[in-house]
Amino acid sequence: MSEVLLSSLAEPLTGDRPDALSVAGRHCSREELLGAAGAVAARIAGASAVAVRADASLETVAAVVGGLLAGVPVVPLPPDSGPAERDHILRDSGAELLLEAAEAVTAAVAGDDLGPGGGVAAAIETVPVDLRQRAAWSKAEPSPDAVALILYTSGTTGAPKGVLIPRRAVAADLDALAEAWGWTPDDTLAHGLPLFHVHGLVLGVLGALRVGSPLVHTGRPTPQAYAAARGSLYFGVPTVWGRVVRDAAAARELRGARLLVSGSAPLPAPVFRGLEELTGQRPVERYGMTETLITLSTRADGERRPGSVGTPLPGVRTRIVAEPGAEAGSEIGELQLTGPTLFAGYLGREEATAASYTDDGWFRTGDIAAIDPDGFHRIVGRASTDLIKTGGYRVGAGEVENALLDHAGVREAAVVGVAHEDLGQEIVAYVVAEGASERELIDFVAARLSAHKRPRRVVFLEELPRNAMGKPQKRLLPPPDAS
Ligand code: MCA
Ligand code: AMP
Repeated sequence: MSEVLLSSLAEPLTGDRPDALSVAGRHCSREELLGAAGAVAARIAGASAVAVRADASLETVAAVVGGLLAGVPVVPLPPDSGPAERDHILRDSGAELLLEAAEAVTAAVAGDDLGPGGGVAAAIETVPVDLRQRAAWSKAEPSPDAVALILYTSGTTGAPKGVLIPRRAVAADLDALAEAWGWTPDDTLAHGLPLFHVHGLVLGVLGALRVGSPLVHTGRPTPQAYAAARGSLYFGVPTVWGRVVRDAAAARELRGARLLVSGSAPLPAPVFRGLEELTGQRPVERYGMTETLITLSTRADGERRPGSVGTPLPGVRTRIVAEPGAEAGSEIGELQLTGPTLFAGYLGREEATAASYTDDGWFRTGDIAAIDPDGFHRIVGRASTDLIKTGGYRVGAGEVENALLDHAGVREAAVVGVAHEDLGQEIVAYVVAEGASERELIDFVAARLSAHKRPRRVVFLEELPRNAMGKPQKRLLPPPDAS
């Protein structure tokens, strides 16, 4: 194990293959990727941070690796983020350049597309990433403490915060996961997760590069695409695994895989059992956060239990802190962590960073957990109902409420996550509004933020339920089907 991130990430491998990296149907060898990434590094060297329009493409991979080579922090931008979200991320991160596939830049210049590089609200220079460009890069590895990635993630209120992820944390996490999952260059990793979050990008791309296993990114995480990918190691969020189980023919195609891994949200026990029945194997479940990377997992060579996220990865320590007033000896409470995979703070938000740690230096996950006598951890809930997990995406109720309130017809808004069989939770907005239809409000949020942050349902109320102090009371909202 090495805390140096690029030692294996960017070295040519013996046995390189022309299709070592395959993304959404296009492929390249590792050597070709590193050549393109070297050209990116030469172009951006010295920048304080660069944003990358993180669509599912080889160009996104080359841009991210180029940033890591050059030691420039990379800020992945969701490709469908609307102006409000996109401007916030670009301004808040201080990104000097926006990297995107050469084709996207040409389309935007021609006015065909108003994607992140087109219809620019926050002025930023756009740099095309062209896989045909090649350059060798041989500058020294930056310090392990340097920031590798700035990932934007939602809090309960306000706009998303930039999570500073040090190179050291990425290296430590990937090595620990490789050990827990028996992940080697002989594996082929397959998944179709978005490339702007930890799951798809850090584990799903940097993991494959660091371990040296070929990667098949399926573009979208559909059951059919997973069945066709012929991977040995598969990553998915519970929504994806639930859809796989509902497509028995696709699920049976995964019988030859070595390991199926689930994370980002709780894996329902029926989905766990469905996978076991249809694929012949029990999935590994692991737990993490953008701020901590992955910290708990069951193991390839150990027991895998429905509802359990296993034991701490090497170097990670956990404790459960019961709510004040809980019964003495209560085994359920907030999960707190320390270890080598933790973030270096929220960009420009010292108070929020300080508030996320206890006085004695443990990170407060905000998740409620229990530890079984044999050390296996179970995540049983979240402390705040204002953080919603939908399809594995973390969405802050406050950000969606603010977007709704920007609509001229909306006077009040309260957003909640409602249990949903496919998505885990679905976003439901309760509004006091005039002259706006449900569809209009859904599209309004999808266009300002990202499509996955849109409410799936809107409930119109005469007024929001409030307490005697006039504060809206989300727990008094009627069930969405009742109104
Ligand atoms: C529909 N669409 C719309 C609208 N309605 N677009 C704009 N406006 C509308 N009103 C479009 C979308 O753009 C999209 O197009 C298509 O409809 C479907 O989008 P969506 O509704 O998002 O799809 P879904 O089927 O609900 O998505 C399910 C999913 C997705 C594929 C499972 O939720 C997903 O990719 N989840 C992964 C999240 C993840 O990776 N989380 C990791 C966070 P088009 O199809 O063209 O795009 S990291 C983390 O949690 C920690 C570290 C950890 O532990 O891993
Ligand atoms: P994010 O910051 O998007 O990475 O979301 C992190 C949150 O996802 C955690 O705080 C948990 O609430 C949730 N999460 C991730 N993995 C799991 C899991 N295996 N089981 C339950 N919740 C999970």
